[in-house]
Amino acid sequence: MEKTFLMVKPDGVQRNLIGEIVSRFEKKGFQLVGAKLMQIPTELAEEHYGEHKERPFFGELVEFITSGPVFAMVWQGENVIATARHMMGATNPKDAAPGTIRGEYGVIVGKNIIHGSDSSESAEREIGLFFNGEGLVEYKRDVNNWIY
Ligand code: DAT
Ligand code: MG
Repeated sequence: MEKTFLMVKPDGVQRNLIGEIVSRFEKKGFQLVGAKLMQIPTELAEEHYGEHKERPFFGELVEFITSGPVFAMVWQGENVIATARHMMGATNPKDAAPGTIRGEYGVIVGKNIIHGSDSSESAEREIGLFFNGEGLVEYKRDVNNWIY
């Protein structure tokens, strides 16, 4: 089953949105298979956002993502990577549709509440970076019979 890496960013943690965000993915029907509250070390932040190294906002981005604890998660389900991106909304909250996480809770692009992998390659890479094969739980969920 497809897996994705989702993370409540420091602004979402500080604004007490962990529960709201977890609840949305739970209610959708996706299955939580890993989660931890953690402080991201600078080296991990730079690696995670490596694709943006040359962008002018890279320094700010690393500073922001390391500015407080994040809630890192792995979610599982059919098409979870693309569907989670839809549920998050556009990168810039000003363009994010109402009803999406960024559309409901964010205002500026630099504080957009949540991260989500954008492809199967980035999901695999990011799950590896943050969970390193540890802390993921495989378990049977009877409610799956009512979702699939
Ligand atoms: P996403 O998080 O939707 O995958 P991204 O990978 O293009 O977006 O960028 C990573 C993060 O960098 C994004 O969540 C917020 C920040 N960011 C993107 N564009 C920015 C910009 N023009 N100015 C400041 N921060 C930006
Ligand atoms: Mg991205």
